[in-house]
Parts: sequence; C-alpha cells; structure tokens
Amino acid sequence: MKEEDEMSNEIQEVLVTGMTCAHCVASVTEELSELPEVQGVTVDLRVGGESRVSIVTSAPVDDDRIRSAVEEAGYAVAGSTAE
Ligand SMILES: [Cu+2]
Repeated sequence: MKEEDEMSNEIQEVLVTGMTCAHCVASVTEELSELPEVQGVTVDLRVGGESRVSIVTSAPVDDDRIRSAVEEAGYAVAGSTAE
C-alpha cells in the first residue's frame, strides 16, 4: 500500500531567539497556529539560545508570514533551517 500521497503535510523549521519558558512556547505556538495553513507546532526550547520551532503545514507558508507571527508573539526569528 502506498499512502504517501495522501498526506501532503510539510514541516517548516525556524530558529527563534528569546524564548525562556513554557509560556513563551505557548505564545509562539498560539500565534503560529493562527495561520490557516498551520496544523501543528512543535518547539524544542533552548533557553538562552535558538529554539527550534517545527511547523506542520498543509501548504508552504511564506517565511515573512512566519516571521511576523513569531514577532507578534514577542520573539525574533534567528533564521530558517531550510532554504
Ligand atoms: Cu517564557
């Protein structure tokens, strides 16, 4: 059985600075979740460094929109792990 075509979800990753606790994670997750394409957000919190944020999307989301959502939450995107 081949089911790979049925799931077209993609994962986009960005590095976010300034996050220090679960509240920060919740804020970023909440803002990113407001984007219609976003289906899930996973944060690998790294206090004092760059936290890796993995975003599951139904369609590619422009980096600028991800950046805006992160900034809306009060944090900064240090970079994207993908081109
Ligand atoms: Cu916090």
